[in-house]
Parts: sequence; structure tokens; C-alpha cells
Amino acid sequence: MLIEVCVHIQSFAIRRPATNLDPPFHVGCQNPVMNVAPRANATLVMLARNSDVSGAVHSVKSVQTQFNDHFRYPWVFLNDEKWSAEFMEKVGKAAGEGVNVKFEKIPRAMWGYPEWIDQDKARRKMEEMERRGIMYAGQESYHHMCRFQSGFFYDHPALESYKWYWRVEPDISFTCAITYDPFIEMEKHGKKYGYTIALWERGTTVASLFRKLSDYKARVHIPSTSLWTAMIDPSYLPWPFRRFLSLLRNRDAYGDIWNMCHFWSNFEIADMDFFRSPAYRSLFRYLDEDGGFYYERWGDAPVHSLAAALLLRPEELHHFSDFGYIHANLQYCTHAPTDEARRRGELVPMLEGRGEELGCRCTCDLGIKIVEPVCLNRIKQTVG
Ligand SMILES: Nc1nc2c(ncn2[C@@H]2O[C@H](COP(=O)(O)OP(=O)(O)OP(=O)(O)O)[C@@H](O)[C@H]2O)c(=O)[nH]1
Ligand SMILES: [Mg+2]
Repeated sequence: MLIEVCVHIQSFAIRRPATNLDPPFHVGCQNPVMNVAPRANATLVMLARNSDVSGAVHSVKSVQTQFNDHFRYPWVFLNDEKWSAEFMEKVGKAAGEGVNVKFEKIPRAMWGYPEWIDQDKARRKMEEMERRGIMYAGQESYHHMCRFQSGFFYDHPALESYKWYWRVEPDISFTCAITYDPFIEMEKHGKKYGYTIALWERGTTVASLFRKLSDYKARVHIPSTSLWTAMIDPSYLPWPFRRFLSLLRNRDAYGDIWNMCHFWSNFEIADMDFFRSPAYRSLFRYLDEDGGFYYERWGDAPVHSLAAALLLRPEELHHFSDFGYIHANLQYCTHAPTDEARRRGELVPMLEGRGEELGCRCTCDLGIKIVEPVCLNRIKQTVG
């Protein structure tokens, strides 16, 4: 039994490739800013409510200052309701002169219960989740939002003609200057999905999601990528006993558990053709028909992340290790506290390759928690 357990655990070891398959596109500042190449077929996208106006202005200013004043990519703002004059005026002004800004409504068919959902059951489940303290689970609109961001945004008529998008949320900040074009670099390097923060999901929000996806993977015979494996912690129980663990949440049929690692999708730069592919569409349809967007609180972050782990090769993902980023009370920082520096409240720059500094003119806010790179390091094993 001991040997069986050791062999089982060993089968989850990630074999690191000999070379780094996902280095940063550039290190340090590009001087002058690398903005002379033709633009990619790309847009910045923000889903927001009228009440998010001040957070939206904050985010737009940050993206404009750090990046888009030099590149002038268009913005698309999406809302399930009619945009207020105030939102359009303030946010349009924040984007500035010479930037194309569109305020769009989400069609009803993309936002709301599909006909196969039992709405009474959904409401009952939402109340129950709210009583259990699952954040936002009691808000019906939050569920519609997660479903839209998982399976519809890329088909919105305003995004249809674009290939690349950069998702921006209200109240975020970029803390480094971005002096090259990330869309062009993604394209050039064959990347499909880019992220900056990887962290743990709360297991209660998505109790059956991993099981559903892992069953789907077996059913349509998708081979395991090292990224999929990196998302799993093997069980220490021997066969056949570990099978009983499969009854618990976030476990697959064999009893192994999703370690809850996922990409924080409030920032992502990705190729919408990935989401528009038959493989992703069929995976989304399968999840949607299951009802977990309503009966549980499946977020678009774990859905995008597990789908990428299933359907992409690890080297098709890009970690924007040079993009300092703040959302809510968490941040990714290109400067890390050393033990000594931590005592003095100081940060030292992270170095890349030949001792060059990551990122350009980065600042770090010591008052905001830096996400520990545990989950990130596990994912990065797959690329070097
Ligand atoms: N139009 C519209 N946008 C929404 C709605 N609910 C959420 N959003 C947007 O969807 C995105 C995610 O919502 P958040 O409330 O930030 O949820 P979250 O990122 O999971 O949670 P936080 O960690 O609190 O930010 C944001 O861009 C919101 O503005 C809604 O009902 N209507
Ligand atoms: Mg948010």
C-alpha cells in the first residue's frame, strides 16, 4: 500500500522543462516606449454598473497613465442596464482625447436565467449559500455576471470584431509603467491567456466544479497537461480507499483534490478565439447545463483557469510578472520583501535572468497584502 501511495504521488510530480518557456516579454523600461508597431486587433473591456463610476474612473486613469496614453487602444464598457449620462461623461473624460470609447448594453439573452434553470431552486440555494456566509452568493445579479463573464462576453456584438481583450475592473491599479504592447507580444509568442495573480479559490463557492470538469475531461478524452496536474493535490490514501474521498467537494472521481489554485480573472489579457473555440464552447455548454452558476456560485475565474489548464498547453499561458497590480485588498508586486527588509518595512526588486529588474518604474504599496506566490510557483513549474 505504501508503495502504491508513493507511486501515486510521484505521478503528480511536475517535470520542469529544461528552459524557461515563459520568460517576461521585456525587462525594465523600454525607452522609447515600444509603440511604433501596428496595433493588434485588441480592446480594453470593462464590465461595470452605473454605481461603479468612481472605481471605473480610477481604473481607466491608471490604465491610461501606465499604458494606454502611449498606445490608444479602444475601450468597451459593458452593462446589463442602460448607461447613465454621468458614467459616460466621467469615464469618457478619464479615457481622454483620441481614445475610442464605447458604452454598450448586454443583450438579455446573455444575462439572466437560461430556461433549464429551476429558478425556485436557484433562489433557495442562493439563500442557503448566503446563510453559510459565501460571499455574494445571495445576489442573483452576481450569478448572472459570473455566467456572462464565463461564457458570453466574447460573443457580445461590441467585441465580436476583436481578437484580443484586456479585462479591467473598477477600482484596480497598475503599479508599473507598461512600455511595450502586451497584445503584440502575446501574439508574437503564441500566447492565449495572460494573468498576473494566481491564488486559492474558496472551496465552498465551487464545490462540484472541479469534479464536473474532471468527469468531462475523462468523457471527451482530454489528456492531462502538466498545468492540469499542477492544479491537483494527490490523495495520500491508498487505492481503493481514496475513491471514497471522491464524495467530498472539489475532488475528482479518483479522490484527488483540486488545490484551488486559479488565475484572478479581474485582470486578464487573452485571445478571445480561445473562448470562441469549439472546445471551450462545448465545455462551457456542459457547465451551463449543469446549473452550477446558480445552484452553486461558480465564478468566471475558476472556470477560465480550469478551462485553460484543460485545453491549453502550459507555454500558451503568460504570467505578466512585470505588471504590478492591485485589486481590492490584494496585490502582485514586482518587489518582494526579504526577511531583513520585511522587518524594516522595505522591499527589494525581483530580478530576472541576467540580474535585470522586472517591470518599469514600479511602486509597491506596503499597506496592501502581497499575494504569497505559493500557487503561482506551482503553476510556474510547468514552464521552467
Ligand atoms: N453591469 C453589471 N456589472 C456587474 C454586476 N455585478 C458585478 N459587476 C461587475 O463585474 C465585475 C466583478 O464584480 P465584483 O463585484 O468586483 O466582484 P468580484 O471581483 O468577484 O469581487 P471583489 O473581490 O469584491 O471585487 C466588476 O467589474 C463589476 O463592476 C451587475 O449586476 N451588473
Ligand atoms: Mg472585483
